[in-house]
Amino acid sequence: MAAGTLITVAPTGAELAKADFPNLPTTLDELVATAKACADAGAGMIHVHLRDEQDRSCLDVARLTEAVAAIRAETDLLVQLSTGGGVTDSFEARIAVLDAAPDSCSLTCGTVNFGDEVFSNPWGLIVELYRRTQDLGVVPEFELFDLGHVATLHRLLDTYGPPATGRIHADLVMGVPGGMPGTAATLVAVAGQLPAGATFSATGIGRSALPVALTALAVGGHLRVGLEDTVTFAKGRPVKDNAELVERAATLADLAQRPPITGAAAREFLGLSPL
Ligand code: KMH
Ligand code: ZN
Repeated sequence: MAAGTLITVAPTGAELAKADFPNLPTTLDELVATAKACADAGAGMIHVHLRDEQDRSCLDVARLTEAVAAIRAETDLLVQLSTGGGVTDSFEARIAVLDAAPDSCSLTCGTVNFGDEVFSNPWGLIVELYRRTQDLGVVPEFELFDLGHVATLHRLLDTYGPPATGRIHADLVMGVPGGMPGTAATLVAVAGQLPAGATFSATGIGRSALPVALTALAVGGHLRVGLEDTVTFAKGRPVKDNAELVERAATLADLAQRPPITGAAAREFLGLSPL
């Protein structure tokens, strides 16, 4: 069991509208301010989605490169870029995200119904993304929305070998309508199927946020929180901002006697060399 807890903040996502959630960080300035506040609150990594001027998912490589540099300049957070984007983003654009040279990227291990939409991740896309992470030395975080995605992760590693850093780190994304439920029993079952030596974070969408976080900590897992996944802090009480979700996660991690780790410690944890 890891001594500390990696807290990843997913502050924006691709689905919520700024008009509905004014506290969503969608400009570069807002993103950097959020990154700083979340690093101060205990985050070690940030999972980044950008938006364009029309508030749509933006995978423009120049803008992603600028965001990576801006976050690195102001914080020690590991920068993880989403290769998932939004459900309508092209595979080509999602693969090109790696040209922005992040520390880490999300890499979803299978297609899943995503509310009324389909989040498409065929085997060929998974392989292409994975091989590029191996070539570039980027840490892939394997996003698992369902038990079948764990089987695909095994197939990927068996076929193409370990990540460049040698560490296998997954993120259980639970409670998406169409994916695995965000329950303690499901988390324990899925965590038990991960490859030998793998570490994992977990996030529960909506009201599954707390049961998933508490169960993840209980079995040695790490945490992802943020407005991408959770907009309600407690019944009838909207989330104020991303930092308060990180603060709550840090409190839980402290209670579990596995305090939050810094970005520098997160680099070591995921097998990256120090900056
Ligand atoms: N926006 C979802 C369709 C990821 O970042 O890799 C996909 C997603 C996963 O958010
Ligand atoms: Zn995402």
